[in-house]
Amino acid sequence: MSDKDTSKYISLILRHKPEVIGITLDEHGWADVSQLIAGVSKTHRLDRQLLEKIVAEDEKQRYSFNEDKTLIRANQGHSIPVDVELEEVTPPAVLYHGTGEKFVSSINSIGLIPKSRLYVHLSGDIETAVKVGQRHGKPVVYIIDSGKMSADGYQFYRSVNGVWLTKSVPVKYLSKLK
Ligand code: HQG
Repeated sequence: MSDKDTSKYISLILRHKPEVIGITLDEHGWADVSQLIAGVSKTHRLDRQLLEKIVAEDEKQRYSFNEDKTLIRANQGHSIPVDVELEEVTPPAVLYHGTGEKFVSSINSIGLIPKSRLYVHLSGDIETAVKVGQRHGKPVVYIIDSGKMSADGYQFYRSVNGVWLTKSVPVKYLSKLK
């Protein structure tokens, strides 16, 4: 099993299913590092050194340690209701959302919803949005009128790894990138 598989498994545990290794997250999404290593290493190659490498080198900076590295959490992407102390920020005038063509008719009728996650994930640039969309088949990119949304009172957050998050995006703030 590759380190990438291990990282994916850690992401599953820290965002969605800590119970698969019998651990819990606290209200801020933190897991105990020793418990995580003990649980994950039953099925995957993992020790403290490799965990530190995965956290440091993750291409999307998905994870953070606390100061003394006794706790670890995912920076965003959760489906379980934890408060990762997201920073509320005024967004740029436009943001982007990449999705799959199969979701277009539903999005065009009810807007963007978070589905299984806590937030709708938005990108600051088109290239990232295309990559996110490709995970769902033929990619489609929406332009979000985030400036107008913010002026209308919608809240935006930016996770420590630079992903933009908001609760939902109504249809009137959406247009499809040609
Ligand atoms: C779609 C990855 C039908 C939405 C990425 C998306 C991201 C609707 C899918 C992060 C809809 C949910 C999140 C509606 C939204 N009707 N479909 N009304 N509203 N959708 O995976 O944004 O590698 O939960 O467009 O890079 O694709 O995991 O969200 O296609 O940052 O770190 O429902 O996950 O990061 O899919 O991706 P997801 P996402 P990681």
